[in-house]
Amino acid sequence: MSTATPDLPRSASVATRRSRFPLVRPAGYFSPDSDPAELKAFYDANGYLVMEDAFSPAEVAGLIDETTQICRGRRGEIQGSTPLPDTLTEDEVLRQFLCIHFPHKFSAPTKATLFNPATLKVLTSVVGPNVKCMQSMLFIKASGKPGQAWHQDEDYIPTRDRSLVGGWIALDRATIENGGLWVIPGSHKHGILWEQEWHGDRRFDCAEESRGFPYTDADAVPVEVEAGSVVFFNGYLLHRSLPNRAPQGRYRRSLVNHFMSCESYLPWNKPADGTPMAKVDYRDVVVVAGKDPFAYRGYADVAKPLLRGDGRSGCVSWSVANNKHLYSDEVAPGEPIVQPAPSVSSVN
Ligand SMILES: O=C(O)CCC(=O)C(=O)O
Repeated sequence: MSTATPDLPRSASVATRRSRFPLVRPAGYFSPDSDPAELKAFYDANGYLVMEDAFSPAEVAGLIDETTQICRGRRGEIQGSTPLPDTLTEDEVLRQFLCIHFPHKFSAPTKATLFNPATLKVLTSVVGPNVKCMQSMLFIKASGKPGQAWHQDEDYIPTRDRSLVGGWIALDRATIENGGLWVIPGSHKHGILWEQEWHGDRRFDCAEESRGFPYTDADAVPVEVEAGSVVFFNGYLLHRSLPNRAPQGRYRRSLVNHFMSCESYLPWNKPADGTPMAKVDYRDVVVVAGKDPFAYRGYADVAKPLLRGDGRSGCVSWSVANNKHLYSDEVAPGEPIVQPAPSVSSVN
């Protein structure tokens, strides 16, 4: 199957474009004043879209500064943080971390991004009038740091109506070289969550890789964007990022917020004793648009912010504490690595 070429007309509203990159605007790149019907048509057909110029250069600069302050420990103690001397350079600090989980829980500037007008325009167009956010992740990705293997976000955040949308805010210009996003257009349409396996591949962080889907390298497209753009993608869309191969001292920072319809339960946490799975609804959410029909249930404070470290330490302290998840070059003596099955799809 080949769906690499997005199949709808490009946005007509180019007059207000501020972004200088990419030079020629590809299909699927829109402006804050674009027609909502056009946004929705492209998103429904392809599973993603780009909203350019959603954040001003000043807003982006503020978010970059906030990232550094968090990593320096100046926004309070967060799980995974260690006291760092002020004498460390910004680069020495930022290189220690891959990702800050749930920054919107304690950082006002990152929480404010949930209410960005261009973001709300896209969300209310592609999700519906009532939208909530359940998570945020701030990727730092210094040069030399790994990407994330093929995956679908609904594998991690299960909605009941397939309404999950990632809103990936580029804080640096995101390119093929520095580890920007790749997507397989139209791959969300299957409505299948493909099996995931450990990849053992140093190019990627500790999250597992989706396997067995009917696409090849030729079906993937890079989504290169200017800082301040937001890439929106469906929770069933296959996407990945490669390592940051830019020269030392360069970053590919991005803040990803995840949204879904308020009308759906979110069975994201284990049910308390006796609660049937069908009744589970995670309530640590922020309503960003419209009304929450389940507001009467109240809201909770469940997610704990976390600073995920670089490399192995990230693996151990984050999700894959078990020693079977070794990279292919670090098999322990006497302990065979669980080899991943051959992939039908890899993009280099
Ligand atoms: O920013 C990246 O490198 C990966 C982000 C991603 O895949 C996601 O947020 O689902």
